[in-house]
Amino acid sequence: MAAQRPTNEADFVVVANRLPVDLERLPDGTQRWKSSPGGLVAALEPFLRTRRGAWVGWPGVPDVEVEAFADDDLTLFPVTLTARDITQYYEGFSNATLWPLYHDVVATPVFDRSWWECYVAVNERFAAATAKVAGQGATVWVQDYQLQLVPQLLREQRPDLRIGFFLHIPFPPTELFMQLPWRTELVRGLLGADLVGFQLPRGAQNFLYLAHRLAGMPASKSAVGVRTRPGIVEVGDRNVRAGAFPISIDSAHLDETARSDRVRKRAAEIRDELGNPSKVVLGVDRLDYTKGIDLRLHALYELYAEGHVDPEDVVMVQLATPSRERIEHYKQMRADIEQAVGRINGEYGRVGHPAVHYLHKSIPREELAAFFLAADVMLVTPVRDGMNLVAKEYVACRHDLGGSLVLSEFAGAAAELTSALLVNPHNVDAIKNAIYYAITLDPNEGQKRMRTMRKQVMQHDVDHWARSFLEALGAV
Ligand code: ADQ
Repeated sequence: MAAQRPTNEADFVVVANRLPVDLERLPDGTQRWKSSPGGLVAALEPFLRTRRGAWVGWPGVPDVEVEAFADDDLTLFPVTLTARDITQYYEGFSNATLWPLYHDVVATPVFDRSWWECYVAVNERFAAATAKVAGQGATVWVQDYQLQLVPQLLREQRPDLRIGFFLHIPFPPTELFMQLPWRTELVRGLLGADLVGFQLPRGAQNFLYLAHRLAGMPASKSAVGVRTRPGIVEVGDRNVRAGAFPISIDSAHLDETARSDRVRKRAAEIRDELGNPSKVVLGVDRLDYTKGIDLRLHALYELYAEGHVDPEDVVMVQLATPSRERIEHYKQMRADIEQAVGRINGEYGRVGHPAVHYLHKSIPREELAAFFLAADVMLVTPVRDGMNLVAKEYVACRHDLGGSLVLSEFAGAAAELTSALLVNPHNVDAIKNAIYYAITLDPNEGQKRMRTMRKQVMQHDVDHWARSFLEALGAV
């Protein structure tokens, strides 16, 4: 790494909470960079590499000051966060205020004034860093709920920039957003962008309504005339566009991975290791209270308890990546889920043959593809989700047209994957019926559903997402 000189004349800048590389501290006190390949990096790579690209973000370790550096021809511009910033801006305002509020208050959001002040200060730091690295007239793409003030802060310093913003999580119903003590400031922050992108049209509509309602109010000295037209907010003499850009995955790559001999062999091995049950049911999630892991376990428990499903024949695998482990609500949820797994196994497992196999760890991509290929039924049951990439990943892996997807109506993905078995995850009977329907499904019907879903996922991949957003931004 660090082959070339970093630029501060970038043409295309991505601004995200995290850099696409993590700083690692080794036991001997030295540190090194480790790449952390996420979907976003892969999606934006072609755009970053073909222009003078830069990425502004936190390197993943608190309290370190690192100089900007170049990774091939991409400039990485680290923003320092202190331990206090992590507690107040990241775990606090981002993940204990905005996250639950934007996910339909499934947990009670905490409104803490000192967290808000820290959120403002960190957003100012990201905006200042971006203003430094972006060249004249550059395009800047700000990502997600942690950085909603950056567009406006950046515009104040650099009116020459073209600024896009994309929200990966749902934008809430207006009544819920109105609870936020800092609602006007957040809407004004977003209105600094030329284009504000959401996963679903509803998010854009909610935002347009709120922009009209809040941004023109003389709540602060920067009140300006605001008018809305379909898809557009006029802010003074600027037009801000809002629209839906549903994110996706690198479908072709995942399809190819799942077709490889290695993955197919591993999928067969997994079934073998599970004791060759007649049906394998799978859940794959970041361990988060929005994902409805508890709801699907409850449904499965009742199916076993009522004798509709035999634990000898139908086993479940739940893979859960550790997430936000210092936040109280996450600790409690993990304990609840692990208790539920223990209860099911205590009552319906036997020695050497649990009914639910549960792993609390991150699984390598190829192994994950093998699990997708091995699973007859995929359970994706969030109570609210911006998109949910797992649903699309499952579909991309099923070149054999096997498997059924049970999908929550409240995942963004449900708007595209209408041939899934759609359920209201709050209705335990609906989940039970869907699981039962899926495991007894006529294979022809299953294949027909999967074919339709694959058409959607293969055509609308992450490259299509990035391209359509950037084209729309270019056209504003
Ligand atoms: P997330 O809430 O993280 O993303 P999701 O879209 O499902 O949710 O993405 C999770 C990713 O983690 C998937 O790529 C999945 O394969 C991977 N993953 C999950 N469990 C894993 C495990 N045990 N091991 C390895 N990998 C695992 C946020 C929003 C979503 C939105 C995305 C993208 O909350 O609604 O879809 O951003 O915009």
